[in-house]
Amino acid sequence: MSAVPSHSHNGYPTAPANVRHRSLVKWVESIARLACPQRVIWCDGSRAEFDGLCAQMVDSGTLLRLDPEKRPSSFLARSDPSDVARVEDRTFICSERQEDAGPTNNWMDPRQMRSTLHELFTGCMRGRTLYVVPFSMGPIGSPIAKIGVELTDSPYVVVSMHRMTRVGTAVLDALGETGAFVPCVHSVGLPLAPGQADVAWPCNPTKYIAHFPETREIWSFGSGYGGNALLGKKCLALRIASVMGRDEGWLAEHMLILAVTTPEGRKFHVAAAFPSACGKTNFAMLVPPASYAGWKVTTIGEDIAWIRPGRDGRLYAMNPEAGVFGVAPGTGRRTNPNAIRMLASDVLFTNVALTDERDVWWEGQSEPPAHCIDWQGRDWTPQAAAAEGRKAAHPNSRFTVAARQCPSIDPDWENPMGVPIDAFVFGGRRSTTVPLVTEANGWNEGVYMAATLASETTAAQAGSQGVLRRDPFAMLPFIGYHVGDYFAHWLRIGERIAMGEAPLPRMFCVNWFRTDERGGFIWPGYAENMRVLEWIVGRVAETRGGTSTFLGTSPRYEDLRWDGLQFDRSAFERAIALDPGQWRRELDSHAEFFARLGDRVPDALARTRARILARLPY
Ligand code: TSX
Ligand code: MN
Repeated sequence: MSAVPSHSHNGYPTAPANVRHRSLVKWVESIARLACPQRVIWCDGSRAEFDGLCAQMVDSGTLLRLDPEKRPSSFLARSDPSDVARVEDRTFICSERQEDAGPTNNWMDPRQMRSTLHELFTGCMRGRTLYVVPFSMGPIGSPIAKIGVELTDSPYVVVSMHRMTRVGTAVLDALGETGAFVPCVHSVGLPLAPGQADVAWPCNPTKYIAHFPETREIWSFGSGYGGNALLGKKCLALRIASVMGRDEGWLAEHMLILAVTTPEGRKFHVAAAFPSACGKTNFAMLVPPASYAGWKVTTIGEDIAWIRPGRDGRLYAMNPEAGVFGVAPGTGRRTNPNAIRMLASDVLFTNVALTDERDVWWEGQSEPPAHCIDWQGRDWTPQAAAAEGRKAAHPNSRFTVAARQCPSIDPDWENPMGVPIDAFVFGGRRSTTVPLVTEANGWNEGVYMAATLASETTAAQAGSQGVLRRDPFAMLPFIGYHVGDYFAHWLRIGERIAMGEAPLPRMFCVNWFRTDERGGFIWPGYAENMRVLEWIVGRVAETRGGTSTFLGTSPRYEDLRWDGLQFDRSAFERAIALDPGQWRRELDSHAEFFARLGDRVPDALARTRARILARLPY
């Protein structure tokens, strides 16, 4: 950290000597003049800076230090109970024209939003420190990385950015004197009057998460939590990057990236999109079952993929993040052993429970402790939980940890060019209709499956359980422009790859969540998903068979490996079956969905729908 003693004309210290980018300095000065922080600090990304900010937050009550034996160098933060998740209804795409934001985004006129923000940001950092956080999405200096600079008055955001992105001096060096960066302005929106005591988790009931796609700026006010505040993630790497990708011929996607290495040493790369509550992080870190000796699954990313055509005409995917901001509940030794090992030390936890041993606990981690302190700081016992239905950890509680701590991290995870994608997988939580796995008939039918991707809500999500929600490409809240144009962009990328020599990635659709008549899950899921993954890469290698259906290609019972698992033909039949009646209704629902999205949806999708409909048996 550097606070240089000399002062510029506006009273703030001048930028450190290594900042050679004049328009960056001018922009920081202009935001400081607007927000009136007590001081401005340029972050260098060092361990000393990280440790100093954590110590300061322990003193101020924002962080609790966990037991140094049980959970070395780890902390717990408890947010304000009103600030626990992304605020989609307060998220805006402020394109010049409303139609360019499309029907799936909130839109506000950019002039009106600027005036609203100007008012909210005036003096909003009084009594606080403005931190300047230069960060890179993607390995620093990679030709496909993008640089952002986040100005924030939250030290929690600074340390989270240290974990989730590459922060600091090397980024400023990469920027040089004139390099492009995405300006990101963030405030918790709670200025402090002289002498006014701070609270553990400052925030403001008024919240705005605003994106300006044409000028590529991000402004966030009122929240300190997750995607609302760590602006490199959903705001930059998905919403703004999706616009850059549309204009520059690449894709910014809400996808995990994993590699499968066979016992023969052949390596395949898969990118997969799942809506929330489908276990995407678990799948990204899958540990093959014991019967898969010699097979390896390695992790390149678990949330975001930037994908672009390479010189050889294949699609290459890169993880723009440096860390994992994962949902804690449901992460346990059986569901995700790699995540459990990743969390052994150097973790920032938010809104999980604190045990009497000063360690952390959450639902699904292990056997419940006899007593702990819940995410709101109240006493919690399994008895009280049973009586009141009260959770120890908030359902959206999180761990923030460096990706390099993941035991299954792939040696190529920081490859500046990314890894070549062999297959795309699209999955949802569907109790009926959608089979365990299907290969699409080519790129356009895969895009159709992805465009109509849907998931049923769980009890932990807002609203009631089991409501079907369309979530195209698992990108519904993250597409920074018109969803119809986004579909067209995917179709165009396919056409472009098809012109070259390299084969297109294969497209698959999966569903781990089909239930039987009694409501039980048919498929065991978790590690056993390896059997499906093996079939997928076998299709790519053209070593695995299947049977043609009206939807695409399905494996037969004998096309999957079953050693080490009791799963008979009749169970498989229930997991893989296609019901023409259900699919007639499903395709009707697709048509209604497309109609709601308006006339920018490419005609090719309606033609694909007609083709699938025509293949349905009477
Ligand atoms: O993450 C999940 N995956 C992917 C794992 C690689 N989950 C958890 C989803 C909530 C975040 C799953 N839940 C999966 C799955 O494949 N499948 C299921 C459904 C299921 C739940 C429990 C069992 C079986 C299936 N059986 C027992 O608990 C014994
Ligand atoms: Mn996500």
